[in-house]
Amino acid sequence: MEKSKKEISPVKISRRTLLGGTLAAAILPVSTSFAKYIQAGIPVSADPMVDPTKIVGPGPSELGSRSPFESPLRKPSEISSRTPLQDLYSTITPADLHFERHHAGIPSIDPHQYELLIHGMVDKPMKFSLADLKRFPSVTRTSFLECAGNFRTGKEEMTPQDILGLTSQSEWTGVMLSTLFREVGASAKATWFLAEGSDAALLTRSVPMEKGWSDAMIAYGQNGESIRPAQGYPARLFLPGYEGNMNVKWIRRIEVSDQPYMTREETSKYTYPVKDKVSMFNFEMDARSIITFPSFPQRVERGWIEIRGIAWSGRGKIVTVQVSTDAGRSWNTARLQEPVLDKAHTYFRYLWQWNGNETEILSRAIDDTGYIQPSLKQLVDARGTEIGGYHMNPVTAWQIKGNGTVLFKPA
Ligand SMILES: Nc1nc2c(c(=O)[nH]1)N[C@H]1C(S)=C(S)[C@@H](COP(=O)(O)O)O[C@H]1N2
Ligand SMILES: [Mo]
Repeated sequence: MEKSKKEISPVKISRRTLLGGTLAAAILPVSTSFAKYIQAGIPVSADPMVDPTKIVGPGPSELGSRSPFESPLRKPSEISSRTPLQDLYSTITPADLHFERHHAGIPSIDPHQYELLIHGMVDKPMKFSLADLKRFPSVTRTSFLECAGNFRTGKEEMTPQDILGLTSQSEWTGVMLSTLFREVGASAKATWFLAEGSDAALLTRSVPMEKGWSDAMIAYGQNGESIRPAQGYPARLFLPGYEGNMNVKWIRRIEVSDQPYMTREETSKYTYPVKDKVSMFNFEMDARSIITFPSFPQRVERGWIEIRGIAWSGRGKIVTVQVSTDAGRSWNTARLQEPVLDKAHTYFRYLWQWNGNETEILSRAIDDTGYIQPSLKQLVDARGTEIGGYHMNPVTAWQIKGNGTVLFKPA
């Protein structure tokens, strides 16, 4: 066995290590892994120190679990938790890692008691049970969700999760709101509708009818299963590309109207100054991107590095992602993972040969409206404000140090 290892391995392993001269060191990782499986509650059928090809492992189980060697975790605060973007290889966020933002916690809702009322400027006001909603023709679409306040900066030791973890992507299933509008006979004169949640925050937002008639959904499915309680179980409003706050969870009421309702969430919150005016009703999330590999606290080695990340736009499709490996002096076109979907996280990759010199790597998203992700300076100049607030989508950079350390470049 030692012999064959020697033949295939390009890494020089000392004879002493192979012969077990450091027996303790050789055993330690194995016994640690054994403990990890037990801790994780995964049945272990035999001593894992034995060659795994010589024993039959545990059989199938009711509910799967991650390898105990993988531990992606959300970072919760009292009001939100953030997706570990750096731990994901593609664009679907596992439902248990979807970011959360709750204004008054997660309500417990009995799906058998659940009702959605649609009233106001409609021919016949109606209440829909969850079963009613599920009887309508259903649709499935993959789209991101992003909190309007998604951007943190301030220090070098920040991960993609710390900086931009308030965005996630799911495959959402539900009924088109237009289907329900036709069912209740929503007035052609209506211009706005109010969406109300059934949590203790009674979160309410006004949404243009235009969005309701186009791609708005009442979603009850997430990545193929029922939507998670944290995401709005049993049903939420899903407005592709619109700021997270408008995607009302645990939705219980829609009132059709011909004017906006001026709720707290659209007047005192989710508004921001632009020059000397206050900007309200900022629905769409602007195009942005972030490199998720390499990122803090990873380290890189000289040679080929596949720079990876995600780009998205609330206004349409990502057309181009540009990557700079020389601190923004020149830009290269990254490869986009197909299919590129509308209003969806899009994975990008760019192959780079690092020569070991200190530099900065950046990414910049361009969407099909021609919009180019701005620099922080452009953004701050256009707003006439400081960093912070809502809808801040600047190009972000990672510093690559000579020793391979990767650090965020705080704004
Ligand atoms: N009813 C209700 N809907 C809500 C919220 C809430 O607190 N209550 N939070 C909003 C905010 S600010 C965001 S960013 C998104 C977060 O959705 P998620 O928790 O599924 O990621 O839901 C929105 N919808
Ligand atoms: Mo949010």
